[in-house]
Amino acid sequence: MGNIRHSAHWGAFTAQVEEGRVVGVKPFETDPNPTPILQGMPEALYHDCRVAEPMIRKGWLENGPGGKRELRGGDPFVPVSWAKALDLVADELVRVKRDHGNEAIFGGSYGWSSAGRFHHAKTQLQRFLNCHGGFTAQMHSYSIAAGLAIIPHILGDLRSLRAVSSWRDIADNTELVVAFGGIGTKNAQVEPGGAGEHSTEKWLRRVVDAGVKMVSITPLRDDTPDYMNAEWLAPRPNSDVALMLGLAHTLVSEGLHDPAFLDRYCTGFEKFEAYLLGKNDGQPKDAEWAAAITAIDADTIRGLARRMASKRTMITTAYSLQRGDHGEQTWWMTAVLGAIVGQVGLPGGGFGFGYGSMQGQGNPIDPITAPNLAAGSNPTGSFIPVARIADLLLHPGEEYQFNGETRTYPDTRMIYWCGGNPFHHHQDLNRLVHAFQQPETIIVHEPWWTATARHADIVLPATTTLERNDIGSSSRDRFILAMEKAVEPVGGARNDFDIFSGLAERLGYTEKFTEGRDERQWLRHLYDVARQQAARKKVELPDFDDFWENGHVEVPEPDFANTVFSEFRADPVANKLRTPSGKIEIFSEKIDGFGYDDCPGHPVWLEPVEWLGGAEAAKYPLHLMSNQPATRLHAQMDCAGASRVSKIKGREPAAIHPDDAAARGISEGDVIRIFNDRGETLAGVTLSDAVMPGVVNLATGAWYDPAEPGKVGTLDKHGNPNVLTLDRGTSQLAQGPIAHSTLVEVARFDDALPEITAFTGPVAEAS
Ligand SMILES: Nc1nc2c(c(=O)[nH]1)N[C@H]1C(S)=C(S)[C@@H](COP(=O)(O)OP(=O)(O)OC[C@H]3O[C@@H](n4cnc5c(=O)[nH]c(N)nc54)[C@H](O)[C@@H]3O)O[C@H]1N2
Ligand SMILES: Nc1nc2c(c(=O)[nH]1)N[C@H]1C(S)=C(S)[C@@H](COP(=O)(O)OP(=O)(O)OC[C@H]3O[C@@H](n4cnc5c(=O)[nH]c(N)nc54)[C@H](O)[C@@H]3O)O[C@H]1N2
Ligand SMILES: [Mo]
Repeated sequence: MGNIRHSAHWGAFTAQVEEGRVVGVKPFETDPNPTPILQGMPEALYHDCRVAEPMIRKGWLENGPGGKRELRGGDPFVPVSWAKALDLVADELVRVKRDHGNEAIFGGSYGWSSAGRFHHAKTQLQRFLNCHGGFTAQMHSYSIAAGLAIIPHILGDLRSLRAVSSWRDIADNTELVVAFGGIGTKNAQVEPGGAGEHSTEKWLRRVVDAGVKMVSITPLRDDTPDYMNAEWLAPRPNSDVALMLGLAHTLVSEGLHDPAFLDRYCTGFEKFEAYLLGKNDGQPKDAEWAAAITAIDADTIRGLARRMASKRTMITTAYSLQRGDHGEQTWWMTAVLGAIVGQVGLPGGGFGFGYGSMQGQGNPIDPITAPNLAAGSNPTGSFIPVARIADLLLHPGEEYQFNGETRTYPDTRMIYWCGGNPFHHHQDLNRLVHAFQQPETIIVHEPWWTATARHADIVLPATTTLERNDIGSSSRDRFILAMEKAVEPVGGARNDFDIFSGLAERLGYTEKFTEGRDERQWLRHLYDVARQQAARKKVELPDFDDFWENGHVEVPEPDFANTVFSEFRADPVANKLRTPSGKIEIFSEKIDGFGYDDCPGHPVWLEPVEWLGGAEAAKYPLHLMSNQPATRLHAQMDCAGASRVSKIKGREPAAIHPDDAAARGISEGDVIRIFNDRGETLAGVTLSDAVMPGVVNLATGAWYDPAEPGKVGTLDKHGNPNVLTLDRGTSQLAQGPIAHSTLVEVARFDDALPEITAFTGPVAEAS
């Protein structure tokens, strides 16, 4: 059959198909830096842990909704026909709506699913549930929940995140990049809508070739590639706000700040300055104070502050820094530090979030609006902050704070998850196992037997992207990509769209859900809408047939640089920010008015709940970093390719400093138990002096593999860090996840190694 053009989160490619099977994949011919993650696709496509047919949990099938729910995760599954499975799901949707209302259906369904914009699983689900009268949704993302809540208050909109100064601006104009969390290419392997070009390394090399200096502030040296020749500063994890305050104090006390900028473009500096100088609490937040918290010496802090004032400086902060306790403060203080330096809106100066956190970050925004399926509107308006899923299930009817509002958790009777993996992404998985015992019915669409599928009642096998036609596109990538179907569905899998069409037919809203279009008609329609929008911006796109025939549309690399906030800088009255003051809010009356002690009216240093400088470090002396994996996207394709090869004795690798290992009698290649009061997991050791002492790095995404499935508190055999992380909100403002604030201890594991069973699927019984 030949070569089929396709795309994924990890980039565009062609699939080689022989006799109806994918036998290999090759990166898109013009991609300068394709990722090895791609190579796992054929193996994952046919892996034994694909869900082969619709499956119902035995206790649910025999006893009805709610039946033996304490067995979820451990109960066997029974295969049923598609017709029966769809009848059961349709009846259950009717029952829950009738008896408990639409808010009792949790359909937030957070997750990345696949890159195609039509078969986007979560959008398909939400579109379907909206036809059903609505559901309880999730607000914001696991990636940047704290940032998404705080930044609009401070800066009026999200341009410092979505439209950061472009790489060209940095290469041409910046002299010094101060990168909190570093900037590298590990995380630039992926982009939500896929990518025709992995451009981050190209730009990083242009930046370094232009003579730009970089300071990389992170516990892991390898966050920034060697070729950047960056200076490495390793603060205690989660202490960055103190470091930023120490820098700010030096700038202000030495008169190196820009009072004119603060006066004209900002509001509330005086209140912040009183805190910074210690006027109210007697504690100046000076370099010595910051040194005691961060473990970076005071002279280094002062020296860096002086360099920042004397050079054209770009301050960047990775997403990761706001996925810790009080994560709001890291991004707010980044903006305030940028304002104090006074270069916001100047070419190559100011600040920006997320460079290196995602492939497209720093690329100019494409003039073309990516084709996208609309989910429609949710009549209930019900939602929870994204990471409060376990709280929702465990505390129905309870009040909580969110962004200035007192809200109440609805009473959840049904969970419907499609395209996400909470047993990957959520914190404190033992608590989640308990929380997942609460609802009456859990429905999951999944291609693979993930831990989430294994904790469901009804599992419907979904196709993977290679089994259907789609369009890939991102507003930060120069390509729109045709994604052709490579093979027929594996086993009994169906497209999410077809599953929902089957349900819509049973429930009487086929027309509303499908609008009378099949897959091909939808792709043509979505492309045509994008084409019309492009035409309004004077960009001419080929018609659908030519696009599909050619396989992609390419927009040339723009030859101009964009500088975020340049219009604001040029005229802060005509181009005022959409904040209450129209200016950068160093002090926010509005946030102050919320009265939150964990997020007051200006940025402050607040001790994280767990960190190396705190009392808990006496018991658990190592800070756990659970960063994004180099070898996969989240938990996807953990069973295959680069991820499988990276395992040590079958477990996820954990990196620790040789001194920390030696102190515990641990050697390279050993299996260790990583533990705290919340859980324990087994990992394979790699020793590295690129990890700061006191830190252990266990990337996210090893499939949760409990020694006793379904039981709360059992050993995870495989290296999933989320059995250790803490399930608590960043603050009452954002309620974001805080995976990066976790303390642990490690010990060599000398017992017999338990067998890995994550990739074998659950026990199945004959129907
Ligand atoms: N400890 C710790 N935890 C973290 C993080 C961290 O830094 N540390 N990071 C967090 C972040 S930033 C994120 S974004 C989350 C990511 O969390 P998720 O987005 O939930 O993780 P994925 O593994 O990408 O889950 C997507 C699921 O969709 C399935 N899927 C793929 N295609 C389809 C399809 O077509 N149909 C259906 N029905 N399913 C499909 C995949 O098999 C996979 O199981 O994790 C968060 N969790
Ligand atoms: N290969 C790959 N790439 C990915 C993903 C993936 O799963 N795999 N996921 C994608 C997604 S959904 C997202 S949201 C982004 C996330 O992008 P990020 O949040 O930026 O990614 P992380 O890898 O969690 O963190 C980057 C680095 O921040 C550092 N760091 C952590 N905590 C602290 C701290 O307190 N202080 C300082 N100074 N540094 C700290 C760690 O050393 C870590 O390696 O990545 C995206 N890119
Ligand atoms: Mo993310």
